[in-house]
Amino acid sequence: MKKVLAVILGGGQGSRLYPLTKRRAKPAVPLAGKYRLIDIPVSNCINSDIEKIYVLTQFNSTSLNRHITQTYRPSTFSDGFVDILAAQQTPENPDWFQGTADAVRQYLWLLESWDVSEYLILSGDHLYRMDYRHFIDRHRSTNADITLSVLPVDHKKASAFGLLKIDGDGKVINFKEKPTGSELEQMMVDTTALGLDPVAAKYSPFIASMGIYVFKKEAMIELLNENKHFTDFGKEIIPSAIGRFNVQAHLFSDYWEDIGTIESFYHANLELTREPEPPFSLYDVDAPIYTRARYLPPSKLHDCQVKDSIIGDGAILNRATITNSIVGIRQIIEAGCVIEDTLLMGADFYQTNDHLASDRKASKVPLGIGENSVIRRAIIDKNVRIGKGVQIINKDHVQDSTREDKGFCIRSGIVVVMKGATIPDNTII
Ligand code: ADQ
Ligand code: ADP
Repeated sequence: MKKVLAVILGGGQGSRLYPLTKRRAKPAVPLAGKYRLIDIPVSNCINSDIEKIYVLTQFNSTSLNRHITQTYRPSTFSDGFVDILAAQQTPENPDWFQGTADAVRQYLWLLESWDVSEYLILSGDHLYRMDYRHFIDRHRSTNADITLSVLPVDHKKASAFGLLKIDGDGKVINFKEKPTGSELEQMMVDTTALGLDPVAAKYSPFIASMGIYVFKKEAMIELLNENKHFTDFGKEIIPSAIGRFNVQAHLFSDYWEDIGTIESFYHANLELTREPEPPFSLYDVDAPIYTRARYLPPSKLHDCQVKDSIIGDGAILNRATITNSIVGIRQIIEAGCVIEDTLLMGADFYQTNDHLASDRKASKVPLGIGENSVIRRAIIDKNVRIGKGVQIINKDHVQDSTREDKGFCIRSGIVVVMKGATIPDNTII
């Protein structure tokens, strides 16, 4: 694996995860109460012995920098690193990254300088656990130029993906990025060829690209240099390689979820609380998910009822009823609150007694969730101040709304309270 260099696509403008990406790069978005999105692909790399990792990001937020530098320190005995490469203006390139392939092209001069055989291209917004060694082994044993990680999908989801057809040896013979209508129907295949049983194959008759690729170094250089106006892997580079290059498909048959939208991000987080078996486990000792060690105190729960939930470190909860929710690090919940189907991201700091006293004096809402508040089906970003008797329940069943002046947005019916927002006492959303 020393001959593999991983490149994590850390996100364009992050508009699909807005407002979580208002003031941070997408890879820095908090996940599951204590992690960040970037921890998933980086942990998968480390657990697969891949230690040279670049993260391409559209903007270089302080939180992403701090998280990476404080979490992934190279060991004295390896030449591993996790480095952030942010889009930057140069005389040749006055623009931001125009797409996934353009992002890689703009740093090709640096990627090329490494003595590696393969580039492993990963997305920054997927939740899954993969041993990339199997993927690379398959790529090498088929002498592929490009290998795509694929999985079977059903009709409903199919048009959100790059879809492909393969021959009997797993070679990709056709690829269409997010086809619709008759083009979609034409991409339907018999997925028993992938080893699915006939019932599963009937339910999932499409082979989808997961947006995760291994490229032979020379193939990447050739493909990016020959058509400089191709800016996207899925839309242009991969389709243009079919027939000319040996493009192979590698089946992945475990849990995998694209968590790049508010709705999918919300559901994937809450699924982690499912009992007895969540689809993705944070408790796999053989392939742990790494994150910053914060040395927080344990959580303190006073007279609470907690069902199917995850409570992050350093939380202080008083007489709360919490169901099917994630409570993030340092979260404070005052007496009598009801939290259901909600992702609370927690806080970056505790307020000191002096701060609390001055907030009280200024009639300012303190950090955390005030007494007798009710929150259902919401995402509450970090450092939020929710007053007493607040109800965040999407009372009017709104699907989409942007109320940044009031500190929240609604996406797919999920209320997202923005980082650092204050929701005054007795507000009803
Ligand atoms: P999408 O996920 O829709 O489809 P895209 O929006 O290009 O493709 O994002 C791919 C990854 O690259 C994401 O992690 C995204 O955040 C990141 N990214 C996007 N633009 C970027 C930029 N300018 N700079 C840095 N990173 C950027 C892709 C494939 C499909 C495949 C799906 C699977 O194109 O074929 O089926 O992934 O989810
Ligand atoms: P995120 O990416 O989740 O939005 P950051 O990583 O930028 O957040 O911020 C986290 C860090 O910021 C914490 O380590 C914390 O020390 C510090 N921090 C942020 N706000 C404050 C504050 N008001 N008081 C003290 N520390 C703070």
